[in-house]
Amino acid sequence: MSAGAIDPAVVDELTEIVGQAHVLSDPEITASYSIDWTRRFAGSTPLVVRPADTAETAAAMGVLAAARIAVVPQGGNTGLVGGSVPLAGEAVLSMRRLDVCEAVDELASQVTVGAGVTLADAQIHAAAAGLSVGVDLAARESATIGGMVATNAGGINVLRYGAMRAQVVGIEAVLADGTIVSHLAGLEKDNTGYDLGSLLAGSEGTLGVITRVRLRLHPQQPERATALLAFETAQDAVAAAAALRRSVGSLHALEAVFDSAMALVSAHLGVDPPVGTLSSGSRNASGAAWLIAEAAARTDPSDELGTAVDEIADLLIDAAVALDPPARQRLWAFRENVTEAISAAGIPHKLDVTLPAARLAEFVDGVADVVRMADSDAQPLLFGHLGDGNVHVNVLGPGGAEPAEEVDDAVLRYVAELGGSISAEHGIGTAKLGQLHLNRTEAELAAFSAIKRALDPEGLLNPHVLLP
Ligand code: FAD
Ligand code: 2HG
Ligand code: ZN
Repeated sequence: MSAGAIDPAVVDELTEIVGQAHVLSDPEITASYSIDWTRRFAGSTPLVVRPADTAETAAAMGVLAAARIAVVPQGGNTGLVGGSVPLAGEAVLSMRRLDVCEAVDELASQVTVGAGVTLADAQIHAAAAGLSVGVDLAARESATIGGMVATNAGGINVLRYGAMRAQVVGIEAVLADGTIVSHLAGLEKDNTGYDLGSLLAGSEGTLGVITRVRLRLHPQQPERATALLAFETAQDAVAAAAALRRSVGSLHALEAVFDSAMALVSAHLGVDPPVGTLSSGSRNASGAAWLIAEAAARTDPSDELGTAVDEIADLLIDAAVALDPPARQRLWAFRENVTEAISAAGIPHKLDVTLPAARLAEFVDGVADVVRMADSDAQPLLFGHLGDGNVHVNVLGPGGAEPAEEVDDAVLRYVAELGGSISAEHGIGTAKLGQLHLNRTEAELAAFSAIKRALDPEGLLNPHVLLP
């Protein structure tokens, strides 16, 4: 749909609600709202509407619904499954101006924030009250709390605090017809019917537009010890991860980088990992493996981590332990920069999957063959949140081009055969629509559709996302 295709009366009504500066239709300006972070998903939009608060969001949705204009809600546009951009000419409802952090409720250890608050700003705000947000991820400077709830984002601390859904103790949202639903008291025990916060978490903008979120906060864990552990095989890394989960009570993160991804990120950083040996130039997805294990507590957890690392000595090639922030950051760089390094190398297909613990090593060793059966030139790069059984399989074609489409289906079928999930934390978006049936029965999909029809009968909210 071009800007001209929208009734000027609708544009006038929207302008009246949010102000002229916040109804955008110049293609040069709307272009950045129409392409995603990976550059794989790009569309166009006739209109970007930027409300400032819940009332403006509700009024704007009312106008768009009356005109039957489909809408893509957008936060920081860091989503990785093509769900945040208008691929079929939808209007974009940008939530970034809802950026108010309300006062931290120190008695309840909770805070209410606008959907457009970035994770980094929420973290700073919570820290000023001596508390912390339970989810952390590398896109923290841009990802918004609304987008993170909408995708049920995971990140590096899920093994300690759960994913985004577990942080939500209250929600406010605008439904497709402009109705506001608000339940923000944040009572820890509140069995008064359906939990709309849980329903909206992971709904990917298809059921409602999240405007405010009440988050559960956690005690700060200022003392940290971080270990980079090198292994000869994925099997050893998986066995070590299981042992660390059992023995380290203060375990805060347990991440993995496998061979070819480590080769790419260390070349990108211009630094070799301090432990372990890179199979330089190798196209192995697995083979050598590295874990980053971080313990965090109010008192120094280095003895606890050190003892646990000693106990897995027979699995390890070598270990580097860091305590002070710059040294810890140097170890984290090998994990945090993998996505950036891949993006600098090309446009990957991103397959974000979870495996049952018992099949994890088999998957890491087997997936490269599955990829190459589908595209003999493709390069798999594996890393992820091993403590959660979550592997990020990124696949690049020759010269950084996209690999063959068949790769996605082959890998996701392999995951489903092994009893895993085809989306661990990024969601279904438009990227995995064709494979949702691998994890969900017809009866479940029918229930999903019934929920969608009940809340969005005209199918206006992100109509091409999540539901096949
Ligand atoms: P967007 O990308 O704008 O939108 C994502 C989805 O949510 C879309 O479907 C959109 O329609 C919907 N949406 C956005 N805002 C709202 C709203 N207010 N109401 C209703 N629906 C809305 N993800 C992880 O889970 N774990 C990670 O470790 C992780 N690391 C990342 C690292 C990098 C470098 C990058 C680029 C991305 C990473 N991601 C990760 C993916 C991404 O950051 C998350 O999916 C994040 O939750 C998206 O937030 P956003 O505000 O950018 O949402
Ligand atoms: C991460 O864990 C993110 O770094 C991004 O979820 C994963 O780039 C990816 O595939
Ligand atoms: Zn991740």
